[in-house]
Amino acid sequence: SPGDFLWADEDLGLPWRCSEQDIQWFTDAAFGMFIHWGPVSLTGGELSWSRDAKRPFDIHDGKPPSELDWNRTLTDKEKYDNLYKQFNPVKFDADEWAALAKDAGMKYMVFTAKHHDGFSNFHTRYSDYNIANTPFKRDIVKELAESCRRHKLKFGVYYSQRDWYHPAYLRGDNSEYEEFMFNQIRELLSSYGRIDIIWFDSFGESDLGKDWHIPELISMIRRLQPGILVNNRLAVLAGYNKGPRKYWGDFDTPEQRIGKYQPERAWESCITLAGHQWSWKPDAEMLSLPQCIDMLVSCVCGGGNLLLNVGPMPTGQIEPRQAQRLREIGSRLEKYGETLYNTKAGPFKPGDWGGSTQSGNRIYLHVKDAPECRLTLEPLERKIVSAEMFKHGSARFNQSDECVEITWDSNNNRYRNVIILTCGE
Ligand code: FHN
Repeated sequence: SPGDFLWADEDLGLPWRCSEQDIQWFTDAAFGMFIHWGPVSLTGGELSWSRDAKRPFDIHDGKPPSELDWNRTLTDKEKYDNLYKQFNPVKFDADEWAALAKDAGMKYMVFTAKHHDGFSNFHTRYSDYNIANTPFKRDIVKELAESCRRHKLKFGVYYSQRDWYHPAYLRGDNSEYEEFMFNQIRELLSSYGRIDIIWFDSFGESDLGKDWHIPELISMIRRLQPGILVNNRLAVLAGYNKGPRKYWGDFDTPEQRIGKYQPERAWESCITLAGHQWSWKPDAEMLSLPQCIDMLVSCVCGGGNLLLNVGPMPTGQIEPRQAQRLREIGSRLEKYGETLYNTKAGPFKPGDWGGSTQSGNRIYLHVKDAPECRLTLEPLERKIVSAEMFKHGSARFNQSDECVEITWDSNNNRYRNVIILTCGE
């Protein structure tokens, strides 16, 4: 049964197991919603690499770190770890978030069950530092898992092995902290029905080389949730990162591959929609629609997915202008979705011109930059039988052993022009 027969990911030396069917929904999905949320949203700040992010939220006041008085003795109320006592997102509605993900054309959601701050957005028995002990009380993971199921979205939990609250982690007591981590992961994978992804996130010098029991953890994960996808950021924590940084699950820019779910089988890139920050940031600069489209199309042309992040407000709402951007993406996907969903990377090498996807006997050329309405691409083994512009307009092709030439009437789309090449059986 799953979890007993593990095979090694030769890159990282870790045992993974996914069947063809397990991974198919993911490679078809193309696009998912990432959500970073919790008491951190009260700070308008970021819980990224720096533990300084845990400094008192009220002395931030938008001041740059250089202007903060880091030595000031903090009142109890100011300490980050007490923020949860004020966390009461009364406008949170899981169905609203799930419906927005659907409107955006997203097929799955990954939610921060526990981020680096150690706060659990679910009713855990293993730490009082959790949502049950806030004024809000409700189990966010439970409500989102159920809502995603109602909306036919796959649901994943993000879990940070790094934990800036747990005393054992902070004092480097690896075995005590690991027991806590195993227990929480067991809770997450036993108490909320089907979980489709567990998305681990931490690595870094301070975590490397510890004797973590990763193969045992993956075995437990697979026994509890057969078919679940496990991303590759678990690997490095155990010091499995062999060789250069490229094994460290480098990440977070569309050009780099992250979250490799299986050797060369599936990957995704994650990026945040607003403010270059994962959690809520007021008045933040937001990615434009063309930027979002470009990232999504580049990922899918490369055979991966885009996991686009939103950081909801402390009220429990996703900021209306971010929601609007997501809906704009969704309306594009309503029209062009067939060229991205259920496809795999196309046969042509991506370039400044754009990239390609393919499905069955169709190759979709996502042309980003070809002002002369002409493309010359490398030769293709498959025999092309026709060329047409997606939805409207005609195109022509000339195929030789040296190259494939395509011309079309006119560029009639602000973002990308899609040309379909139909190949013989
Ligand atoms: O520090 C985190 C960050 O908050 C976010 O969760 C990203 C997602 O890939 N991972 C870490 C740094 O990038």
